[in-house]
Amino acid sequence: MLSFTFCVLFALVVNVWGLDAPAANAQDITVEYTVINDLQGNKFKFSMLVTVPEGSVLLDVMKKAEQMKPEEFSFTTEETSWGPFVTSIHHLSGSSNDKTYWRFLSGTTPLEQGVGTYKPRNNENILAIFSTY
Ligand code: B12
Repeated sequence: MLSFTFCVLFALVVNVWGLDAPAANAQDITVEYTVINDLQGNKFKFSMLVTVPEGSVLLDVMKKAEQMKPEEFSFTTEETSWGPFVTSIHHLSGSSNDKTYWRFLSGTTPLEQGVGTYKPRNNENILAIFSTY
């Protein structure tokens, strides 16, 4: 009986404090994130839906994708005065000799901000395409 009372009390406290639903406070957004290399060596294309809290930057989406599928979405960055510059995705690095880099787009529109500042919207389609300049 004592343990029953304890359970009821515990459930009540958890419900009142909202401890059972930590995600309910924050509004989540879902972004489709795709990485494509049609340019060099082994071609690849990987896509996944990533859910992050609203207000997250693209770097957070990339980190979550990497966490969930590291063999597909691993990436590296280099810190610059503009913030993090994405140097490689799926072990494929841009190169100043070959004039290649990872270019970021929303649908067909190139991003005008880096991954450390750009905040994707809900249902946005973000692509990283290995490109030349
Ligand atoms: C040339 C250039 C590039 C070249 C750099 C390579 C090269 N060797 O030329 C390439 C084509 C790779 C490039 C890519 C991008 N760029 Co750029 N780029 C420039 C530009 C025109 C000149 C930079 C430069 O040479 N400065 C002179 C040198 C001496 O200074 P530096 O600090 O050492 O320069 C380095 C950094 O600027 C870095 N870099 C270049 N672009 C970007 C973008 C970001 C987000 C970061 C973190 C670093 C970075 O590469 C330079 C060479 O190593 C600037 C505009 C400007 N006037 O500054 C835009 C600019 C810096 N780029 C910009 C953007 C948005 C991008 C991209 C995100 C575009 C995209 N849609 O993918 C990508 C980066 C993606 C990634 N992989 O993370 C924006 C950044 C704005 C912001 N508020 O974040 C700028 C300001 C242009 C603009 N007004 O839109 N870029």
